[in-house]
Amino acid sequence: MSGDDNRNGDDGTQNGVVIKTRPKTKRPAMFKVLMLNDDYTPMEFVVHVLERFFSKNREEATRIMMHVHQRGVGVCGVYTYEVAETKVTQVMDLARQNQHPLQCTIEKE
Ligand code: TYC
Repeated sequence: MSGDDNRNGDDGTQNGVVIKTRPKTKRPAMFKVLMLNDDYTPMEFVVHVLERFFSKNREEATRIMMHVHQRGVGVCGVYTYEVAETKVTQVMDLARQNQHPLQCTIEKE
């Protein structure tokens, strides 16, 4: 309902003044997916995860992986809650299947 206008006052009376009503849409809350460093997960596995689940190319995936390796934590991407939650589950499932301790969390933007 964007761009609606009417000629009514708040009380419904008509006064001939055109009032632009605000669209009632809200941007969704966004959530960062954070990757945590550990001493055991192979660098190549982390790069693979970033390519597969976060649609990064090899260069960007390598940059993020090295950032996490050196700084302890890094942002993989920013998504709506359900998408972020799904990505965390996918990462943790693949890490567990491969017996890597890789950890991933969500943080509200
Ligand atoms: N620190 C790991 C190593 O030296 C690599 C690594 C990078 C692990 C990023 C997790 O999120 C991570 N093999």
